[in-house]
Amino acid sequence: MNKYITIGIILVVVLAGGILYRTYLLPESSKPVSTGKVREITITAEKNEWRFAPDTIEIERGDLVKMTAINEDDYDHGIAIDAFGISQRMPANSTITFEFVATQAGDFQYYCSVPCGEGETEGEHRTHFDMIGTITVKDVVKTE
Ligand SMILES: [Cu+2]
Repeated sequence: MNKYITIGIILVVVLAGGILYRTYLLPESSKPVSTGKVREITITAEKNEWRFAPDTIEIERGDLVKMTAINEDDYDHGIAIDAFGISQRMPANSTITFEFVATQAGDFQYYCSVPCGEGETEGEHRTHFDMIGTITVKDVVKTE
């Protein structure tokens, strides 16, 4: 058989398999959803506090999150949310914005991704590793 025909047949089979998988076999929980809702969320790294405020966030799967991250410190921080592929530097005394769609449900951590030191705040010793929060993504949307 002509090798181009063979390659053509393989291509068609692979493509058809992909379409069948997406249409019939993809688990409900993995299907893309959109709530059409936009969540504007602001997270602040408070001055010399080594904490993110707030440290808990609750949204719904499919929400578009428009995040504003404020760094009040004179040194850099970062914000990372591994579950959604987010890793952003938060330069000293500045505000950054970014957005993402919450594609999966569950509890996910966000944390400071730039080593930023440690110190005393209100008699409490806090460090870079205390800059951690939880984003809870609820699964409320039913996929078609
Ligand atoms: Cu840090």
